[in-house]
Amino acid sequence: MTTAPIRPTTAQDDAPQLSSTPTDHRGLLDWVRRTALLTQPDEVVWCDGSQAEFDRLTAQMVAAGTLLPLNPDKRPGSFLARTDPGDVARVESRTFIASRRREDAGPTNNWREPEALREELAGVFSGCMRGRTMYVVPFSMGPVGGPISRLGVQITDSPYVVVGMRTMTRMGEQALAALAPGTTFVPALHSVGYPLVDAVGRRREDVPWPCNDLKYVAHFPESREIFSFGSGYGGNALLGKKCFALRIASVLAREEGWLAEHMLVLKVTSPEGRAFHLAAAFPSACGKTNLAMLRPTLPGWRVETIGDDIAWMRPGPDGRLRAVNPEAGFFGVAPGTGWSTNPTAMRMLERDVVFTNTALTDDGDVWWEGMTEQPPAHLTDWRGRSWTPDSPTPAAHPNARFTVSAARCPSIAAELEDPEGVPIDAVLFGGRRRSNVPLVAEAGDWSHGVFMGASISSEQTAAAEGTVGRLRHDPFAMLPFTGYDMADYFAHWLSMRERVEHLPRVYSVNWFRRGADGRFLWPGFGENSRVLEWICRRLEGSAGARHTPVGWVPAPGELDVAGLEVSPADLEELFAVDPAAWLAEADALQEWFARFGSRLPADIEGHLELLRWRLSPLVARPAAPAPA
Ligand code: O2Y
Ligand code: MN
Repeated sequence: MTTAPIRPTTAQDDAPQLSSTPTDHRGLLDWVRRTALLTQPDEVVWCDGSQAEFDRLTAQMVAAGTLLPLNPDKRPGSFLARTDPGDVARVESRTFIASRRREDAGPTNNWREPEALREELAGVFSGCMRGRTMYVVPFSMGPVGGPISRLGVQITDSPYVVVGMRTMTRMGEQALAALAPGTTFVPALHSVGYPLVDAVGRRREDVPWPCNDLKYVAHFPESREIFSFGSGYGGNALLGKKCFALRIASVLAREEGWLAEHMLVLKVTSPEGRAFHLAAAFPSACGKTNLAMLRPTLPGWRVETIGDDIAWMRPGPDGRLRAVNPEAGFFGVAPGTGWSTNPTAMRMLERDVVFTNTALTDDGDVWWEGMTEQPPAHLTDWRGRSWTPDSPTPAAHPNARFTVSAARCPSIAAELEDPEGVPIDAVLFGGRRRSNVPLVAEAGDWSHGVFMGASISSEQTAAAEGTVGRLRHDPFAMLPFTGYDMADYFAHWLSMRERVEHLPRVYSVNWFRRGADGRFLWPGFGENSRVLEWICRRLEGSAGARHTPVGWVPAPGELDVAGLEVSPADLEELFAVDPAAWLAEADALQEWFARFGSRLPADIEGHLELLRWRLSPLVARPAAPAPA
């Protein structure tokens, strides 16, 4: 298929030449034509996802100063992008759910009335692509044509986004071919919001990172539409990711009886050759990428990566929950990734990567905090300024990113391409907790597991998120990503009991527990394979557990700690349940759940009560006063 420019679309009633388009899909053609009339680009280009197209776009971005080619001897095929300093992260305050009824968006989303928001968007999108090229980007989330996969089309005026979508999704010719006339797709309209020509025809120069102070990331769950304006960055702009694969897909999943989740997916193989598939949800800054690419320290165990961020899970014909990673690449946080913390990721990043907001070394390579123990003596920081270790600010932006194809990951599993997905044996819920939450605990049953997911909270690590160390409730790590009422989402999870014959077991994990002296009690990273081993042994029925008020934890001697420097006292502390602290936790949870009012499922309230019931007798009572 060729890239077919359609021009011109600048005049009000100039429709694109439909005859030169590479599809017969009337709905798609109509949407593209209407969008071109609204946004008024200079030309329309249908993307085919080819290498030639990638080469053309990257060369164009290098010429425009958007991309800097890295030293080919150090980082072949790789580029560095520096964003506008005001466009460095997802913008939750400008992320909207426009459902007809406010209560359907729930108390944790920014709701907007759909018609009013549509009017507002028509205003900002009107003429927003003047002087630019409008790219039509057909893509598939999940292997093209798979039973769990879905199609989308993004329209964007950002070549950086086209290149990102090529890495993160199955983008181009094949996806377009799958869009047979009448096939449904999710339309996703994106603009950086920086037209080069104004309404009276005056032209301005482009900038390396065009964006707009006014931002919208808007979702219309009922009509399955996405609109994003003003940002070229990550989840705001690569609309297949958080917008489609989580916010819109969560709504589809609820209606159709499946799950769209903020979860990594792993294949774990035991020394005996038995394979287990695990899905795991973690709020940000809990080492999700490290777990997705874990190198087991336990001899004979193998861990392969299927996904690092999102899982779509659907009841399969075999009565099991089958998962695909809908993405085709990784958009990961660079700072903190190093040879000691994630050697697999470091190998993955050796070539063919687009880095965003990392620092640049003097010999044309990238660097970020945590890559090496000692920083280089001199760098150019993410804003393009000279930097030395004495500089007061970090060299890389704390949210600096890499975008890389999953095929580059040394631990990638062949199952990434299996359209039927993998059968999920266990679901893990994690958080960053210095106290209370044990290293690992197994839920008593499915509804207890759903309660565990609903109860996730994590300590904040970045000042930008609020007060460092403060607990943030993030049920299922889905708080910013559920496209409907979170209490209804809990109910949907509970309803999977009726839909899946062989449900996965559920576990909570916490690698971050600390002792009274502030030390981490568990070494983490590759040693987390010991926890995975216990989980897999539980699944095959060969590992023992003891009951606690918060779930089943490894029975003494059942967690393999051979060769580890974890003292018996630390091991006990890793699984200690302090009844008074947990009762306080139950109170905090109850207060947090109260926002959902009567929509909170009775099973969730019931598990909260059961928790209190189990804890109360364990609280040390003050000694009775001595008789006079
Ligand atoms: O999407 C972004 O712009 C940054 S946040 C992000 C990126 C990749 C994977 N997950 C996340 C997240 O916030 O969960
Ligand atoms: Mn994520």
